[in-house]
Amino acid sequence: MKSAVTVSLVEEARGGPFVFWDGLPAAFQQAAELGFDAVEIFAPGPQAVNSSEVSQLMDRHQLAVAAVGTGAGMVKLGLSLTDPESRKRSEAKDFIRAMIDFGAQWQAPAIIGSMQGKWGGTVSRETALDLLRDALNELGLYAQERGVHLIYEPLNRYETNLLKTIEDSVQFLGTLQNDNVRLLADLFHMNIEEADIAQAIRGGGNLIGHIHFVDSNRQAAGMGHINFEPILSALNDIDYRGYLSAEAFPLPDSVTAARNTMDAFRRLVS
Ligand code: LER
Ligand code: MN
Repeated sequence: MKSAVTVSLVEEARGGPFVFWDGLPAAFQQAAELGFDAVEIFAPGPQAVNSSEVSQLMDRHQLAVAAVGTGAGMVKLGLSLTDPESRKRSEAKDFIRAMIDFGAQWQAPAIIGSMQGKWGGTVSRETALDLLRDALNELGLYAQERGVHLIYEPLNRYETNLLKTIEDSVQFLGTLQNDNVRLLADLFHMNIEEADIAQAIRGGGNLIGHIHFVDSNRQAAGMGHINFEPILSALNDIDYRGYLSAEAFPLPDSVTAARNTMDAFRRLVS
């Protein structure tokens, strides 16, 4: 298992659960100093970041890009894959395709979290799930052609009303036409929705493609009341080789949150 830490470049997301906020150079430098393997980038969009700057920072600090978030499509542009308007759904897919291209430059998968949207109003639950299925079929294939997985993130009930548990998400992935979509197990969301986080991870098995490594209060691992030992046992049991990526509030400050995460990572991952 490898360690990663998030950086947000999205001003509109201030107050959100990202560790670093002060630009890529500072985030890469601090991540490297603390011993992380990778950085996860939450960018305003594919055009907003200079790709050669990212490549240079990766080289200079010997870091990978763990994943790229697509949530700015929702936060900045109000786009979702289950919007009632087909024009908005197309724009959402265009945005995600561009983010898949952006991440694929460094073999980093794109994450679909808040871009999945919600059902309600004129969109029934069944229709929303059909729209999400069509989108994940299309975008999953697009990612596959670029040599990366597409990562789907179930969220807690306060952020989505679509798929909230790993079990429901596994079942949903089973209805897709391609097998290139993997699940993001965000321990904060799981702490709200799962009866047993470790068992849920075992149920996810080889479909678990990424972890948001964070505690119950969305602070760094170790700063809340999640019991991480059984979770790490479950990840070992499923032979998980991906990232434990810190998607946590910068509390009490970014560097301390990152350092606390790294302390937990070293304690838990042998
Ligand atoms: C949102 O709560 C979250 O967990 C992000 O990873 C999704 O974009
Ligand atoms: Mn997350």
